[in-house]
Amino acid sequence: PQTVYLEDYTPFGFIVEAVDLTFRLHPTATRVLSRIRFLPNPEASDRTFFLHGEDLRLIRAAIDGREITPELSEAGLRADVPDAPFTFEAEVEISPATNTALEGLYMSSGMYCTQCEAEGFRKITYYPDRPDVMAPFEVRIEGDQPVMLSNGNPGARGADFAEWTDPWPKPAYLFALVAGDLVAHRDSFTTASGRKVDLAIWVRPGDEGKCAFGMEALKKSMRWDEEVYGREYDLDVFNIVAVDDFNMGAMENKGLNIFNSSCVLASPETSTDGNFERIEAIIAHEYFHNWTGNRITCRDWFQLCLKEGLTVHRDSEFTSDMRSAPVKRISDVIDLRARQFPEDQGPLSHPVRPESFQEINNFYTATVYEKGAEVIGMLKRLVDDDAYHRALDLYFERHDGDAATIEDWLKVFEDTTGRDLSQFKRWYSQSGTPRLHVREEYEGDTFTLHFRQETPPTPGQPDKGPQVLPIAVGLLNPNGDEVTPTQILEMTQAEQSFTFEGLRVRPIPSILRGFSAPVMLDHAEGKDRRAFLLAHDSDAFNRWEAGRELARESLVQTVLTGAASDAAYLDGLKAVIRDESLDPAYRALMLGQPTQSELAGLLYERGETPDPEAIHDAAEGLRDAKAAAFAGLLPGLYEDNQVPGPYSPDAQSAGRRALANAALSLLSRRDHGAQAQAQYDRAGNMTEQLSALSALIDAGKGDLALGRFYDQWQGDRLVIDKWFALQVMLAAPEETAAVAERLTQHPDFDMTNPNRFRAVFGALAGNHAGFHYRDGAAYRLLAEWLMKLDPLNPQTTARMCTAFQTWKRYDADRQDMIRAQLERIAALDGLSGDTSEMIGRILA
Ligand code: HT7
Ligand code: ZN
Repeated sequence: PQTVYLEDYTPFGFIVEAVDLTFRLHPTATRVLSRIRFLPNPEASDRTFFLHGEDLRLIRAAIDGREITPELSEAGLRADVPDAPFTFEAEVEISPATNTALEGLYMSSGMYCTQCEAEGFRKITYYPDRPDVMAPFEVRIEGDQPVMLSNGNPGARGADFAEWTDPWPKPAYLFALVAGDLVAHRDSFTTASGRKVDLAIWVRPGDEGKCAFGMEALKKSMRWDEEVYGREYDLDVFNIVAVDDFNMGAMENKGLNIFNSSCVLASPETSTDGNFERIEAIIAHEYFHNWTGNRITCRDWFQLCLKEGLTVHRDSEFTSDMRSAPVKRISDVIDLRARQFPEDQGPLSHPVRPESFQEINNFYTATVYEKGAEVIGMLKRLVDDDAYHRALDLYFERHDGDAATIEDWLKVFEDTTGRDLSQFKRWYSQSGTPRLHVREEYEGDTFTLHFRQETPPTPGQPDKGPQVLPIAVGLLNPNGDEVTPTQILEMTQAEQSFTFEGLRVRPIPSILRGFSAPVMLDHAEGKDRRAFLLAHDSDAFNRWEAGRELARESLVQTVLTGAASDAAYLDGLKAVIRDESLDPAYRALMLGQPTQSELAGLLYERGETPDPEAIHDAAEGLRDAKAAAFAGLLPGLYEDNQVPGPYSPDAQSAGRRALANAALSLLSRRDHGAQAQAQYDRAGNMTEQLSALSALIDAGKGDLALGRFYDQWQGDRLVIDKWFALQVMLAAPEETAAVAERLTQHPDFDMTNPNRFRAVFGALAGNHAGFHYRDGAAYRLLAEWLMKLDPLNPQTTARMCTAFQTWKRYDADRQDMIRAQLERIAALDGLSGDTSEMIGRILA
């Protein structure tokens, strides 16, 4: 595979003025006829006429009506063309039914659908498949499918054809086609300027009852984007389609979003509160792409964070507005630490804007998405909300219709605020998570915070410069009152001090409020200080963080010295969870604890070799300690937070259920699952049913309920995914690999369905102590299945290889076992470019 470099960018030699496509659908022999109008591009010096194309059977090609015999290669087609405007025509044949890679045009449960981002359009026809080539598309679909959809607005429709026109110039990665036996859940939306838009969610017959929530989420998103960003929708229709076989969550194709059915279908009986919240966020995310991604797209794939970081930032703002802002912030930081920090600390570390890649599909990462969003959050904090929105207005005005770059993005901020963002730009080019060390000094009535930042070396980047860090700080006095409200300290140097004057008593600082920069904070505060902040911090994030720090330290001490769980932490936590003035969702988050994988990372960071079994025992010990320390409190917490009446997925009800279920999970440690069994028996919704089932499994009483659960839900693919995942996630360490292996023998296990594959193997990798169990059985099992999946679906295989990315944290035996499996995969005959790049980077 070839490496592509950011610095090598050159524009395409031609402008595409218009694209006309006709599809003659057939499962194994679909014909695609294209007519593309090209003009020489005055801004390009290279006029080589090369069109991408992979796995296509060329039937005929012509230029200006005259047949040609182009030069064909595995990557595409080259031809001699006039030095003037011309029309290129081609007819190709493709086979959707045998396309198991789920990229290009493929079939899922009898339905035709497409996935073109990033480079899938080249598997549909010959085309300059690069995001900076934007054109309006006319599409005609011929076939006998009852529903035939494409991008844009509908045109003529006959018994065996449908026509679609998309007037907005778009890159090929936003092309979409869907055809099949589908039913619609319909609604409409009237835009701020009074245009009526027809909305539809298309699903397989039988799923129409699971669309109402998604539709409400869509309408809320449309309204929110008008109100907060002034962005209106721009077509007559907006269609969403649910597809069972999909490599990722969803795709923002212009006017025709395609969703993994797990990210759009929802009902109280089959979906948990977490599912509802995620569906709302993903629908918003894909809708928001209409402006940040579609109307303004990326010049090249190195600029992926331009659309993804910004759109994640926007969907987080949306969720904060729709639900609780502190709860959303805490959840985002938990997720960042679980997925992005390990990436940045290991062999796969890369900048938010990478500078080279072999396979772009491997760069749809937590760094590009979530760290990319954090970078925008910092920018907003530095310039303030008002300037942020003025800069965004300028961005939309200046770049509508463009394929833009990070330079364009930062320039609108510079032009709006007069700031020089050249140092800030390091956030896009420098990989790794900065460590921020703090020391305090108090003299006279002056309090000083001395900061020092450093970013450890990462692959290809041995030396780092200081980053611009917005550090949100507030000061409390010893009785817990805030003496200095939150202010942003702007750190730009490697070492920098900030003073606060006129303080007659030594204040207690609350640093990095709201997690104002994505760094690891090293502040030797001591237990008492943390307990104080847990009791008093007026910043909800830092109050939670104080509890989290106490929990981390307690667990680390248990692992390293065998110490019992920290009583100060348990006391402080008890006061918080019994405080009824606090949001139940927030209290539920407080009751949680760091994941075992996070602890392994923390120990590694401190120069220790993490022992997964000791970490597992410490985590279980802390949960037992909570169950014992809160024994008198838990029954009340459980009862008081029951939500009567019909199920509603709103944030308040979900928060109460989260708290009740957190209590239930601890209660089951002492009552051997009695309360959980009662909840399971009367559960009226999936949130209650699944949390009861988890508690039962955890208490060693899950077998009967697992059988009943399967019998009840065996017709529902998405619920059965939960059944598969839960068993692996909650298996005892020594049994995890065997449980996963047994499930791969189950008749419902289908490796070609990414959701099902992830249910088993995502859960296997997520069960820290089970995955790293000392016999290495889980490493072998995962490697074996990745080798089976790679020839069918390289994208999903490559993504799942990330399970091994933290391998260098562990002891020599485990490292040897993992290396052997990585080398075994690398040696596979015909290994895909996607997987080979990932394994190569992990092993490097
Ligand atoms: N922009 C979309 C990314 C995506 C994707 C990328 C590679 C392969 C398959 C894919 N499906 C969707 C989704 C998003 O970020 O909104
Ligand atoms: Zn996105």
